[in-house]
Amino acid sequence: MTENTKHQQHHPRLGIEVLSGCNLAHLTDEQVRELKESLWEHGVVVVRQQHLTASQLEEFARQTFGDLMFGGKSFTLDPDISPDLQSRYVAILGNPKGFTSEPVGKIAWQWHNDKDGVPRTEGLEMNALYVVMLYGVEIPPEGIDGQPHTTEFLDMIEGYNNLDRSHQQQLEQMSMYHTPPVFSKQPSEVVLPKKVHPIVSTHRVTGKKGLYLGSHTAIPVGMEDKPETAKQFWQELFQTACTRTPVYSHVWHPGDILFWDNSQVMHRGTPYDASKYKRIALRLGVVDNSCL
Ligand SMILES: O=C(O)CCC(=O)C(=O)O
Repeated sequence: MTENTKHQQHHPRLGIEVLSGCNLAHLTDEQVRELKESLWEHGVVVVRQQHLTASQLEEFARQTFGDLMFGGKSFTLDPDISPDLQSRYVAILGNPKGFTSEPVGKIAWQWHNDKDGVPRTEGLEMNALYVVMLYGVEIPPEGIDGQPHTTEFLDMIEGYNNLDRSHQQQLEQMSMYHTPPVFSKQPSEVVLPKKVHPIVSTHRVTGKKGLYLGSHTAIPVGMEDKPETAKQFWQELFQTACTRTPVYSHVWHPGDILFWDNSQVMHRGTPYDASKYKRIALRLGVVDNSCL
């Protein structure tokens, strides 16, 4: 992250609170519509003060967005974790079994886009509306820096709008191959990933243009044999977006359910001291079926 990036705990577009006072397990059709419209409009929304089990979260996701969830191929209950926190498609982020000296969630600390991490063969078209929800059940009182514990978001629509017109036009001609960082290899061994997506991507619902940068392992089409050039291209573009576009830092409160639309934001987790504090966050990703 560059030094001159601004961080904001309040952002004009990202992170608005919706459905105040509602229980997500019992939404009316009108409330579901409001939630989705707000999410497409704002990119990141939060519903506060929820008390759901993992199964209720999964059921809510299925009812609201559809069946296309990822993970959960083989599921067995972990006897050391409350059954209320476990469900087939729900991942637990944090240290639910207690304090540990191991860093927790390190892979999420780099900026990324979750579409890169879902299977290639399960019906996910690159421009699909892939929504991730993260439910903060137990939240550390501070991050490693002594500031409130946060998850950070970069608005890629604003990121696109903040580029010079000539730069926008150049990028509109380009696409990149995407692969999740966790599977990446050393440059000499790079195996070309199969997902290709235009760098300037048009949102399925709003029609707004935004940058789609995936993760730092993305390779522009045409630079397949030049991994160093590809890396430099990504870093310079990301840096430009970052220096011109403020980062929204969502400050967590227990009971928050945060929703993000991977078609319009990048994000990253932030470290906390897992030897001192517990974090339990339930994560679920689902493709909205209304726009498939
Ligand atoms: O745990 C967090 O705050 C972020 C998680 C994340 O990056 C992800 O689930 O993709």
